[in-house]
Amino acid sequence: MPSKKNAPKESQLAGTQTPDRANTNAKLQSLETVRSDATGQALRTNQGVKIADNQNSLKAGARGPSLLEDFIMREKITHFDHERIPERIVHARGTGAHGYFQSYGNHAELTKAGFLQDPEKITPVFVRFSTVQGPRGSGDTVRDVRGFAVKFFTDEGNFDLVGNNMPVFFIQDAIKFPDFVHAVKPEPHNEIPTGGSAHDTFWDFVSLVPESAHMVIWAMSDRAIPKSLRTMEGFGVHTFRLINAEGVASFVKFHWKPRQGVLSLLWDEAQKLAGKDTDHHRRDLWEAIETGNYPEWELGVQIVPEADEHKFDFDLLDPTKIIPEELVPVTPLGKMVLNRNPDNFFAEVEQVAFCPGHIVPGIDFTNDPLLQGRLFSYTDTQISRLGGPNFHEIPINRPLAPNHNGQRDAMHRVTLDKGRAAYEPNSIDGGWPKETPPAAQDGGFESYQERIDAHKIRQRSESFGDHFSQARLFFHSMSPNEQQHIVNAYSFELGKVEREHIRAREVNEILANIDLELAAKVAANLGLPAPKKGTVKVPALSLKASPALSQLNHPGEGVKGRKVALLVADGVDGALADKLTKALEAESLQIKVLGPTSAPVKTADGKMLAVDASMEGMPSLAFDAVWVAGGKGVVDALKGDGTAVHYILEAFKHLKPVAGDKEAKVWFDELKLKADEGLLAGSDGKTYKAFVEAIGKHRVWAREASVKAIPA
Ligand code: HDE
Repeated sequence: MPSKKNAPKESQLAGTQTPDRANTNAKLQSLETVRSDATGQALRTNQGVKIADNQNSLKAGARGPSLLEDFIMREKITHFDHERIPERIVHARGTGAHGYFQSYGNHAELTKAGFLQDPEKITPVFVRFSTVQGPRGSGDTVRDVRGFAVKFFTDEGNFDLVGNNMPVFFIQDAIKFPDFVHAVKPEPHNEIPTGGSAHDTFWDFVSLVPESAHMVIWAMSDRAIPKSLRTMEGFGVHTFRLINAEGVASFVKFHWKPRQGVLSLLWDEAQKLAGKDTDHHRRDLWEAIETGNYPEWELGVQIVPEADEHKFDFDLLDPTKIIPEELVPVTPLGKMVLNRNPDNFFAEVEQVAFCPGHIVPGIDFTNDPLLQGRLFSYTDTQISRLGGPNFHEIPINRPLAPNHNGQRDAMHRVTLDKGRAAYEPNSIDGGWPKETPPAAQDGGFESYQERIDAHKIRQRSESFGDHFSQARLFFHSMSPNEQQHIVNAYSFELGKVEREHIRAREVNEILANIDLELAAKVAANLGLPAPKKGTVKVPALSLKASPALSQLNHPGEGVKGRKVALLVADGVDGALADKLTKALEAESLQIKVLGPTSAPVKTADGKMLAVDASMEGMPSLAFDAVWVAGGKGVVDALKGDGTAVHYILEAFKHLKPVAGDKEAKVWFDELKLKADEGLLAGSDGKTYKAFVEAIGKHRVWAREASVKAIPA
């Protein structure tokens, strides 16, 4: 009954080739050459000398001074002294997983990229998810943008799609990135806050830079507090180009759509989790993969033919704009499945190095000035983070495609290049390695031949000038609950801003231009006068709302991998608990059995039932739903336990399905929980079905307006 937490690891399943597992084999084999397994091995120095005593340093007498001669201690401490590398400047906190990508079909009409042409082809991927603001050790659930970076190890070289979980960005030009990052990072005098944007420098900057308005409203929405890394949408943000074998290019925006749904935490949950389970997101992803609930995303593109470049009321090159899906739907290209956890966090997650400039034939950039700057930044930053120019040789970064060239030597060079000619052309090594001319398939990379006839100037295109209409579209596309969350988020964040003039500027010069009602509500919460009108004329869009933007329209495909807390105590009816568990596991729900303590509980028929954790150890915050087990005495025991009472109230307050076998009904009544579709009691198939359906809807949204009074 306790979860399948000891499910075999991928490495233990070697040889059992299911389609899902075959995928990572190419990358696995490439990592095999460097994977180290110490099982059965003697402890040795780095030079291979066996160590007889790892407890005592070499001294002149048992109470005497240590000797410099002790090469074993020197080697060990020297290594230790250098075993940290600089964390990423942004996106320092992250976690990753291996998996694969598989195309749904042959997309040759769109691109000549090989990995998008053959539905039989399995392309290994490595994904790293991250927060942006906080350092490596910061909380997972803070309000922040999430990085969504995917490295495809294609036969034609590595393709990195380095995106975020929001489709736009704060700034339009790369030259502003250091300013933006300095503003959002902790304040320079006291390094507060860790992991969040609720402070003066962030709001000072964004209230002075209206181009950030659209991204800031996304960051104030539920998208910035994802429930899980598995329930995030991903976006390439910039417009890219796909190019087919005839050289015909299309503009595209990349999208990752999670089959698990686009789901978020509530703000109260996010804040509490940041303390109760700092690792909430990485733990969730890890456990989902270990228990075989492999998360899956669909990769799709919005396609705009070159001829339609100027057909929109925004500029395709402006990274603060989306193409509403109602105008250009997302065409599905293939799926990505994450099915293997890393063996070594440092070697894989920390050392992976992404770069938007890593592309393959059939894919190309556009002139988006944010993208152009990124092409420089990523390789540059790795030189100090990973200690030199050879980071492409680190196993996790190595392409599966061969990579011969004349680049030799330098720090951390591992490859032993044979041959005498490290230059091209040469006649000494038979002319190898040689160029490959571009071709329809398997050719050398050729940039798209865009015609450019222009003056060299420092200027922002006028077509980048509207900063508010899409922020308004976003706000107007939200459900009432989502809109209220946005009001609350602005009020919370600006409430933490010490300087009144910054709060007022955000309300009057940004929010008032997005929506006067939004501005008025936030102003009221801050004790400021409501603005009467905006400060700029905002163009009216023909599209008044984009339903695709509301998370309520992305509930996910079923409940696979969602989590249920099963509360037990002495006297639990073991057979009923077993029946429920089987019914829920048949729906691929993950169940954790929680008791008053971590000790096993006694069932009604005298057996011992193991629990996964105590209720205190696994708060309701980490679950999608709660079930109170049946059996004589269970409810009585839980009723008298403050942690259990809190468990139920908190889950209810967080709009989760709360249910139990029939005895639970009395308790729910005593707690004055108002009846709704997510409050259930019964031990029959009908109740189970209703429970699973309620989990499928993720939250009981209708409950939100009435739960404010619950203390939790
Ligand atoms: Fe990044 N960004 N970024 N960024 N970014 C980095 O590269 C940068 C931007 C994104 O899991 C850094 O290896 C500039 C947009 C992700 O390892 C750095 C600009 C988007 C990750 C860098 C941007 C992103 C990074 C820090 C403005 C979404 C984490 C460490 C021109 C499309 C990748 C590193 C991982 C990381 C620079 C803007 C996504 C400093 C200059 C827009 C997901 O190079």
